[in-house]
Amino acid sequence: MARALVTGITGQDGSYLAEQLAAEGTEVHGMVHDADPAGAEFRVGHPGVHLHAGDLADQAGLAQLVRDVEPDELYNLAGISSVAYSWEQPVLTAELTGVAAAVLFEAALALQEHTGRRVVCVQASSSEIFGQAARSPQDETTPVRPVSPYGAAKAYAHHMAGVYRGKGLHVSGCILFNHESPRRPTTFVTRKITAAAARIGAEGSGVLRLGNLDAGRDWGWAPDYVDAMVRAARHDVGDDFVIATGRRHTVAEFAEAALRRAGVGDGWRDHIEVDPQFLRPMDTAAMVGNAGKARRELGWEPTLDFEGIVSRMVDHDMELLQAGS
Ligand code: GDR
Repeated sequence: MARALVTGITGQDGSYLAEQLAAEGTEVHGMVHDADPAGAEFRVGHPGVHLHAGDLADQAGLAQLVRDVEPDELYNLAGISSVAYSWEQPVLTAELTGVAAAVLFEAALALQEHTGRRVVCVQASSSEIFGQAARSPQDETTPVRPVSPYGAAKAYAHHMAGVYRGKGLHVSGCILFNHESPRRPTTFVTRKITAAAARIGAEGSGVLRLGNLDAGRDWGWAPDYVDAMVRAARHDVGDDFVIATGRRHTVAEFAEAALRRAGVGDGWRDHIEVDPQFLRPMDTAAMVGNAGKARRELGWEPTLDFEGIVSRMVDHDMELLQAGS
């Protein structure tokens, strides 16, 4: 039985990944931070998954975990994932989102050399590494030019994936564009919108305060992106892959679609206000990815389009409201 180690297992992607790997018979191990409130809930929902206490800031502990678990596949999904928060904690973001990845690659390579068995790594890289890209859509050849502390930390990890590939590690950098689901926390704009839309639809009133309404994002369905990472792990060579839908929508368009789905008609705009506290010092404006390489080499396809994603998320939030939670 293959064995996988997943960092960030309690997050949106980690939980979908744990479920996909367990369903196909992989032995799944995950690292959880003691202070992570999602840890206990995850344990209840995923009884077959082996959880290990760990801390991305503890480099010796991370390396020891890799030695203890001896994974065949290592998925690094952990770190600070909020671009907005990274402006408040730039150095911590560098440590947890950037440096920890290098620690894991080094430990994976040492394990591979010690045991003689291949250790495959997948780095959850991000479209934020492209920053204000001069070219659109972005692909694997687009210059890496981040404009946020988060993007810079992810860029370091992405480059280190390439460095370790050169040292003989099978490591893939999956350059994930935004990917959403009902498991997204409301700190991200899509879930913030769908939760508010469900409430406004039910109550017939209310205001949703947002930042940059014109920001364009390529929003995909999170389980599809997890599937892409598994495909990258199983590919014959490690490589970089852009994972995206190729369609861009603005934050305003997402809000309109969500409010309409929740039953708010043409008056949807009356329920939205711009609040400067949600604006960022710098924002990537026009993100859209070309996943042609992943389609060709991994046989990957997104299964849900923009309208499908909005509907699933709004419907979920309306059900939560009806259930009183
Ligand atoms: P992003 O996701 O920064 O793209 O990173 P987020 O949902 O936070 O922002 C998307 C866009 O919406 C604009 N925006 C707002 N964002 C938030 N959070 N709250 C608001 O009220 C708001 N109003 C407008 C933002 O300015 C931005 O332009 C996500 C994360 O999942 C990263 O981990 C991942 O690497 C990238 O996607 C690809």
